[in-house]
Amino acid sequence: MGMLRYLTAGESHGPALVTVVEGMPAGVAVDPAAIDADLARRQSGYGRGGRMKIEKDQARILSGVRHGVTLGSPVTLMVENRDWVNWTEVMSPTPVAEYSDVRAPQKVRTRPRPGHADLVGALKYGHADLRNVLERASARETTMRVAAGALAKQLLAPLGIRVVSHVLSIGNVVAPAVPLTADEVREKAEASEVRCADTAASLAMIEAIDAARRDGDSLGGVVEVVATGLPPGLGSHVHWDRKLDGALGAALLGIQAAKGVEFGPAFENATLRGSQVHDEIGWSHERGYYRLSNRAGGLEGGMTTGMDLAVRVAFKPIATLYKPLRTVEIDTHAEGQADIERSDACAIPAAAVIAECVTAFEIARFVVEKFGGDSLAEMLRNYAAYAKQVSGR
Ligand code: EPS
Repeated sequence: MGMLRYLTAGESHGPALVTVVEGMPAGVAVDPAAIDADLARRQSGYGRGGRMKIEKDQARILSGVRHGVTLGSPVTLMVENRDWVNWTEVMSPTPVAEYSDVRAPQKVRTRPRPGHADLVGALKYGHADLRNVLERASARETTMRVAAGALAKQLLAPLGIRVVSHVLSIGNVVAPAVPLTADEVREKAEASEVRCADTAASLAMIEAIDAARRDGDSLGGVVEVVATGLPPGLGSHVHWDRKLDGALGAALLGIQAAKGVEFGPAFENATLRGSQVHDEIGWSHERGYYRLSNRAGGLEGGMTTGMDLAVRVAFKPIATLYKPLRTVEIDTHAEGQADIERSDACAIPAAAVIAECVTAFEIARFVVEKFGGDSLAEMLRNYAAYAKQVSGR
């Protein structure tokens, strides 16, 4: 198959979350601290709720790595839920005859939140307690997508490929469009509590989050991921399901609350003329072929052009509102207000890190597909031969 792939498993208040990453070449140096650093980045950010004070996510490596280097076998990563100790009866894998925890029965959920998986998930899977849906629909699961993506970054690093992210907007606060290098994005976003590279916009975003929280409301936003150091030709024009933009779109839209994806300024491009949109082509001895601009977001024909890849993801506001919307009780059909679960007012800063890691994994998948090799050394040889082929043109 020659593919890199991963699964995630785990409920939000279960004992642990896991991912199995299959198809990693042997010989990749794994730095567990770098994985934990991305997990910590995902947990930070202004607007999170009480849960993030409980958790301190750290990945334990259960397989596929020996003495700090991948073996080529499946890599299993596990993050334990600290909150589990408070949920052992409610989330017990074995039947519980009678709850000793007096709060436990209150954890049954029957009033679905508009905008959440609650209702359709319960109808589809035949659940009477919405908890059976929300435990898995929860964005807690993104912990493992970040862990898998952080591992994928360690495969991309030897090829010189880097992936960074930042927040473009939260609610109606939009950061001014200033062209930034990937290093500037990383540095400025990392210094901002909302992962926005613009200081004034960051402050306005924090105010907007405070105002929404005061009103029992929530906010969405738009994040951008930028990947640098890409060779031309990841992905393919020959078949729809081999296009990198298609794969990235599917992976990014698989993130909880993600509702829209664009490459470069795609929706603005749609309003302009072709002459204003398409990136003109240049060539030099040092760079080979390059584009004079990058409105395509680094992709043409479903393939990387060699320019930076830029993809934006729009997230809807979180569905849990402390001032709940109208709903209908699933067992009685009585009209009422949606259930309130402990929640975040805004998770857009975390969403940037998640989108970054999801993008890194997809790029790594296409790198493995293109350059193959059972070991990193073999992959790097294939990569060098391809780079020589391309630079000779
Ligand atoms: C979430 C609800 C909150 C968030 C959670 C996602 O959790 P809880 O119900 O335990 O308070 O904090 O996010 C995380 C735990 C996380 O790690 O990101 C939800 O319902 O989606």
